[in-house]
Amino acid sequence: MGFFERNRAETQAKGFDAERLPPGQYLTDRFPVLHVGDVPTYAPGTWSLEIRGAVSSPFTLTYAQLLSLPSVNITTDIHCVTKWSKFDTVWKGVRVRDLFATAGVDPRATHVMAHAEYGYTANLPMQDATGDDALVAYAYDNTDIEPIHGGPVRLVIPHLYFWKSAKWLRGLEATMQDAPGFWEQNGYHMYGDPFLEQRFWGD
Ligand SMILES: Nc1nc2c(c(=O)[nH]1)N[C@H]1C(S)=C(S)[C@@H](COP(=O)(O)O)O[C@H]1N2
Ligand SMILES: [Mo]
Repeated sequence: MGFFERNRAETQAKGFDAERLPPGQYLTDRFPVLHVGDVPTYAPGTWSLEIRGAVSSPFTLTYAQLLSLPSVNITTDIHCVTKWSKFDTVWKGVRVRDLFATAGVDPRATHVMAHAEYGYTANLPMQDATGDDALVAYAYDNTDIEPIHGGPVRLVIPHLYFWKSAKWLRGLEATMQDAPGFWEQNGYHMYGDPFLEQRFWGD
């Protein structure tokens, strides 16, 4: 048995349905840290998030304002394109859908570009960015998100490969067409469905 088959058997033995593992993924209990560049630090009160682009009323949120908005809790599996998956991760945050509704998003906007610190970007279809589980998250495992995992605030789009879930989120831009983000410009798939194994261009 190879590593992936063994991991699948172990996953089943732990009582999980191994079908939760997308093809080519293995389950880990750890929470690996993956990003390009440095971990930003923010002096208290200096983080903010811009909701902008194809919206009638763009606005900027402070951290305190974000925390005052209606929030949801989700428990979800996450899947990194480097092949690790983690089950039942617990996040709290504000739905992207609610933020765009407040901003008066243009109904013709088809996509979202997530903008993070240091110019990291990730593109998403509007439909995926505004689903029930698409969160601007500020808590992981019932506590503040650690800086290495994207704290104070990161995007969480659980049903797509985790590179779409931009850490250190600073802006959400509604757009009228799709455009590649950081990894997408470097060969990663424009959509990134783990269950279809859409890792790279042409997958
Ligand atoms: N700003 C930013 N967000 C990012 C990345 C990055 O390099 N910069 N890497 C992505 C990738 S490839 C993954 S797998 C996840 C990793 O999140 P984690 O370090 O919390 O596991 O963050 C995503 N978000
Ligand atoms: Mo990743």
